[in-house]
Amino acid sequence: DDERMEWWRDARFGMFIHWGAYAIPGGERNGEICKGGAEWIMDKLDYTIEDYEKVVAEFNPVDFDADEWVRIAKDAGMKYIILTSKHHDGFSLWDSEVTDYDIMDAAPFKRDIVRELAEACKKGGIKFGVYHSIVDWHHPQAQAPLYPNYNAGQKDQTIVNPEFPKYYENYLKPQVKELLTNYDDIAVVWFDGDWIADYTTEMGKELYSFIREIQPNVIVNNRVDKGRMGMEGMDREGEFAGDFGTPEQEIPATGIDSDWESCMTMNGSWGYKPSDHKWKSSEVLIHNLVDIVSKGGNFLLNVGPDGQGLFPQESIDRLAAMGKWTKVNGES
Ligand code: FUL
Repeated sequence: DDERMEWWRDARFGMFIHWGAYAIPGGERNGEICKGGAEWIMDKLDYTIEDYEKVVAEFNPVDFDADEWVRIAKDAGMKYIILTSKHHDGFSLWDSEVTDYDIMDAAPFKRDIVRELAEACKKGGIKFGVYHSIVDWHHPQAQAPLYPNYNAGQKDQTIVNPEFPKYYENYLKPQVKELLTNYDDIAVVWFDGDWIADYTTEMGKELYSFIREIQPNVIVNNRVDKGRMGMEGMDREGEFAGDFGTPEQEIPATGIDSDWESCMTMNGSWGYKPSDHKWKSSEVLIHNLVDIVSKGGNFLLNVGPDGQGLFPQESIDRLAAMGKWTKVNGES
């Protein structure tokens, strides 16, 4: 197992990319700005499923250039990229065989984003992985029928869809299998949404074994299990919690004797949100990197590209400043 984890432990610094149709409204609808992460806009600003499908039908990010994204990540000193293959809104960024709600069939773009980025990473010599949401507001056997009152389980965590096991078996698992077999070298699967009452530890365990059987070397985060809140699962010796902990928007106070990765935004949103001007300075971001690495963790720093496929200039500037620093101080 040490061998499997080796590249990841050495990597230290990676790029998180939250991208999907939510990049078009960018956290704003009819003059109203949603609170928190703009990738939650469907839920936060009460889109109906049909309304949101119209946003998806406009997703045509013609400026998307995977090689350029990889160049920016590498110049910053990053060793891997994790892209949202599907967020809670349920829209898939690759050519999925089990749904038409994907980049090929539901949007005009018709380019397989997962494939382009996977290939660009391979060419650039860095690792590639996917963030994949267990929660799905669009799927009838997942949260769609309960939507929007259900609010993905945040408002009432006891409501379940009795059909969920079918979604799990016939949709979630096949999608993960597609990702692991259609693209070589998916190095990490980063789950999210395990908090919904429908999802069980048993499902998580099974999903984990399923993945490792398909791709023995894949690394899976702790949110494949339940109980990912804060630092949960990072120090549960002998207990199942995937391969690494995922503190979100925080850095542990001390080092912990297990694998972990702090994920963090540069402003306050994962998805593109131009109204959010609270950008962390490059100094703070470099300080965070040093703090995390000195405690034995990895830093997964987020970028939310816009609806055209471009990184916000503020993100580009910060990554360039971090690159200057890592070039002098960071290389091992
Ligand atoms: C959270 C999600 O709800 C956010 O939208 C984001 O993806 C973050 C990394 O995980 O739980």
